[in-house]
Amino acid sequence: FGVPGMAVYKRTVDYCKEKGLTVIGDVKRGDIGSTSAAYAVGHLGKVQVGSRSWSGFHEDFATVNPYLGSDGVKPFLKVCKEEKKGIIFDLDGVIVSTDKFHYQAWKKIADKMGIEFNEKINERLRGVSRMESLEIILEKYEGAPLSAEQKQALAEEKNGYYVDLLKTMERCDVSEEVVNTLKSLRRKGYFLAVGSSSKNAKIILRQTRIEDLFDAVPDGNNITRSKPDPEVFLKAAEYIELLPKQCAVVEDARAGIDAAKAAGMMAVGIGTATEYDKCDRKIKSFGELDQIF
Ligand code: B16
Ligand code: MG
Repeated sequence: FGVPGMAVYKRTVDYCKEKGLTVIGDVKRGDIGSTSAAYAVGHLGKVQVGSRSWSGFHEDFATVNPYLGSDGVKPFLKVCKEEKKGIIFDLDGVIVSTDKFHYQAWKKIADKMGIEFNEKINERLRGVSRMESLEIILEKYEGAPLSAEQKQALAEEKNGYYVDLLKTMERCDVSEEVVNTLKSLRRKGYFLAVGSSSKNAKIILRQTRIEDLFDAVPDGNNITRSKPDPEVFLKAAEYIELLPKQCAVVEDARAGIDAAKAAGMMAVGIGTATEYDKCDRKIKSFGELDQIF
């Protein structure tokens, strides 16, 4: 999970489990990328995979000779490399509504320091990293200049409040509409990834028990530049082994839409991002993705 190549492998295993096929053996250590997919298929015994296109994955079957490098494996690799498509989801504001927790946690810090902070300023924090968020909040700070250590301490304190709030999250904090749409997109054969600026993304997915719906989860821990830089989305494409042009991004933040466009990906705006004219598509609700893709 999160390692290039493993997404393909994991998907293969998921598919076999779903179809009640037995998985024999495991992927060889060090086999990454397409090789691991082929190797995985080679270890799956009698397996059927799509021979023409990924969308044909369920209908158009070819029986695979279960050995690496056999002719049966080749169409599988071709499908993965050339015809697969990916959808990369922002987390906060798209999959879950953790924006309200960010607000509450920052508000505690701002109140303690006598800094004006409201919902309008909070809007500017969407998709922006923790330290950059702090800098935005400090624009209204009128006290003596803060050292780097003091800023770090404030960011850590805020994160403590935020993580405490995250611990209250459950599966029901992700709507049925989101879960059903993600499942439907997976069934259609799309690779799904999360592309979040948050260093807490994996905690959120674990807490809400939806981590299995994604093939890769690059987040704030895997990048050095946050949105609007395209780094996190390019990482997601790399992890699911697709070219940027094969990927679409679903985002609620302007910074995220800019990042998607800078990555060379289709940008689908939801929520506040729908007011932004750089979106390629705009959706009112998550379920509309099932019509677009
Ligand atoms: P953390 P996203 C972003 O998540 C939030 O929108 C943004 O408000 C937050 O500052 C950022 O994550 C960093 O979060 O403090 O948990 O590392 O929208 O990119 O999923
Ligand atoms: Mg967001």
